Amino acid sequence: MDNKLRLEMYKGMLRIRRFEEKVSELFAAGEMAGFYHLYIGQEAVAVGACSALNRDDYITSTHRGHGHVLAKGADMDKMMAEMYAKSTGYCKARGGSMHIAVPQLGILGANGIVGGGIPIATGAAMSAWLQDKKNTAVCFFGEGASNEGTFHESLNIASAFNLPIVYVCENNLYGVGTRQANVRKVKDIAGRAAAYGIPGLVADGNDVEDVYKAVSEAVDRARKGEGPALVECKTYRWHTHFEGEPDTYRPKEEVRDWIAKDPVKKYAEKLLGSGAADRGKLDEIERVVLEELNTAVEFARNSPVPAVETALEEVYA
Ligand SMILES: Cc1ncc(C[n+]2csc(CCOP(=O)(O)OP(=O)(O)O)c2C)c(N)n1
Repeated sequence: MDNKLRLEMYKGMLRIRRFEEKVSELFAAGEMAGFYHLYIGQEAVAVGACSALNRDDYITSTHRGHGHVLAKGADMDKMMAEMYAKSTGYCKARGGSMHIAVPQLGILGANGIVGGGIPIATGAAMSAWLQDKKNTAVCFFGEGASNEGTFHESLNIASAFNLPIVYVCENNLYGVGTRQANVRKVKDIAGRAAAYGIPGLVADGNDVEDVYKAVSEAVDRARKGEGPALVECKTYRWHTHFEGEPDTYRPKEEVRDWIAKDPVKKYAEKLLGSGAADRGKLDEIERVVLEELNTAVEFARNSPVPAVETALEEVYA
């Protein structure tokens, strides 16, 4: 892995972290309304996985999707404008936090339906396979979604046809307030791959290079026509399920222990320790990210809300 990629991955994680912190702040201040499921703590998964992809590869995302969309190359201005439900947002305010789609970047949509992105990504991979194209799909979902029928049906069909897809499960231990260990007997989601005869890998979801290596390996297989794989990334979300929800169901020590494994801070320390970057370089990255973020907030604040007479535009069903 060269230093350029390392620094890009660090910047990618920092962009997500600062974006999400700002959304949390603006939501608390009453500047935006709705449900916001933040990705803080899981940044290494989106960035590690998307760094293994090309622009024309596909991703599908979830209700916790800001990180995936930013990591696949989305512009912060249009992302923030969508958070504010402004007409300049990626989906002209029709998507909001949970349904951002940017087809020109291969982002086939965040999705408020748990498990909803899994068949969509599988269909995209099938389309690439049928047309003999080289595009690969990465499908992000939570461990809760791996209990849904869509997960099992999709992995079955993808394995049967050797489709070019990588299923990336972000195991953050909880589905809303339900501790997953209480509603699932298998410990590793990766073990579920065996039922479909495909590789199941476990990655440290707080280590961007570990995620990158696991997903790159799986993407290489997929591109060679060797079929799908399942990569489980063990991680944790720092905030509650959605902004404003009281944190009543997680032991405080558990939250504290995972925050101590901060993927962004850990990576900064690794870059400094290995000599891949010095403090000045990391400060410069921070400055660039904050500038991008502040510009995005100003852009969103100053953008108009959609005109009432456009309400039925962009609506296809
Ligand atoms: C089909 C469906 N069932 C239930 C819900 C309500 N719901 C929203 S998020 C969520 C938990 C999802 O957990 P997981 O897939 O692990 O993702 P995480 O929130 O941990 O990122 C549930 C049950 C929903 N949106 N869609």
